[in-house]
Amino acid sequence: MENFSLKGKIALVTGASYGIGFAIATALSDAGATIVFNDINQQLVDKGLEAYAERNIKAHGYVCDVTNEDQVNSLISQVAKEVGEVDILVNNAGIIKRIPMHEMSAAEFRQVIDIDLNGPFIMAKAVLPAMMKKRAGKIINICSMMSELGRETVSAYAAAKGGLKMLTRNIASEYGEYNIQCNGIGPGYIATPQTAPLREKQADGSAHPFDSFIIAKTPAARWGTPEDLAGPAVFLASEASNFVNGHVLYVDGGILAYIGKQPK
Ligand code: NAP
Ligand code: GCO
Repeated sequence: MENFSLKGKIALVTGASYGIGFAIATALSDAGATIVFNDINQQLVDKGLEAYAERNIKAHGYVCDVTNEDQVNSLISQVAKEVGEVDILVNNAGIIKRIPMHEMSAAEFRQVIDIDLNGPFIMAKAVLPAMMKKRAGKIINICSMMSELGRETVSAYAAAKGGLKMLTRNIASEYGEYNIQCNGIGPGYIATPQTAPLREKQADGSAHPFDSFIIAKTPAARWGTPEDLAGPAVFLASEASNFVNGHVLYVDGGILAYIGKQPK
């Protein structure tokens, strides 16, 4: 279908050397987009460039910390000069700290908010002027189950991802008249390095209790894969979603729809 095509578009995916960002960028490239990504250091960018090259994708990689407004502004000007203006921004870079709230320092809380919420604000702010001028643009914020649900040890992450859902709605509200669509993707529990500690085998070889817990909480009865996010990302990046704005598309195998299994 023609309006799912991203031919001629430039997509910038943050923190996309591996994991969910890499899978989303690969999908956008398969749909025709030119890929630009950033990561926090040169080593990660080189690792990403190698991974894209293995898929025959000619990606453009840059070192840039999404929390640093000067670095972000230089990144956007450099990309405009070397590749072109960004048509699609995917705010993917993010971290989590699993610490009981009463033991978490304010500095640790701030760091999570800084990367997971201030980062997307800074990135979006940097690409909006060119999108407003062109009267076209797509911003996709990677939200979370924690945009809707809480659990032990993830207070900062839940606060950031809940905030990111509202930033998504606000960008849609404020810039919809410029034909800019800002939507979120809310991945369920996805097997990536970020969730590896929750899937580690126990000393006796049995599954991690959180691993079994998530499989039981997910109607699909499995962890998601980064590739599960490919189709939703292409949809939200393409003209097929031109009248979808301020929406969070949960890609969670049904977690948010499910009350949970009755105990035996
Ligand atoms: P990941 O494997 O940890 O990858 C995140 C990437 O972001 C890494 O390359 C990371 O670099 C980079 N990054 C961190 N801080 C950055 C900064 N300040 N500036 C630029 N890049 C930075 O995570 P993932 O599981 O693929 O998750 C990607 C996104 O999806 C995150 O926003 C996450 O919260 C969200 N998410 C994940 C899941 C899941 O189940 N995995 C579910 C819902 C939402 P480093 O390697 O240096 O940290
Ligand atoms: C956790 C997880 C989650 C996921 C994801 C869910 O500790 O509960 O890491 O927060 O990464 O964001 O959608």
